[in-house]
Amino acid sequence: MTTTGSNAQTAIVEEFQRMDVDGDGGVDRADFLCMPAAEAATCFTTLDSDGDGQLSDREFLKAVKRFSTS
Ligand SMILES: [Ca+2]
Ligand SMILES: [Ca+2]
Repeated sequence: MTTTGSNAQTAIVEEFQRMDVDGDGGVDRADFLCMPAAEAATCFTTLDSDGDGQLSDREFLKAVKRFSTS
């Protein structure tokens, strides 16, 4: 089976779910408390591509793919 890609995607989604501390299905600024506030704000703004104040799993995936291919 050629599941390398989807395995990587599964790992990313699992990482996303770990970041969603309150488990509401999206990662918002409150879930970024594990990093310094200034760093979290920068990181969040970068990742939140549609600017709705919530990171979806798709935004997270897109961001990770962008970082991993550059
Ligand atoms: Ca959350
Ligand atoms: Ca968003």
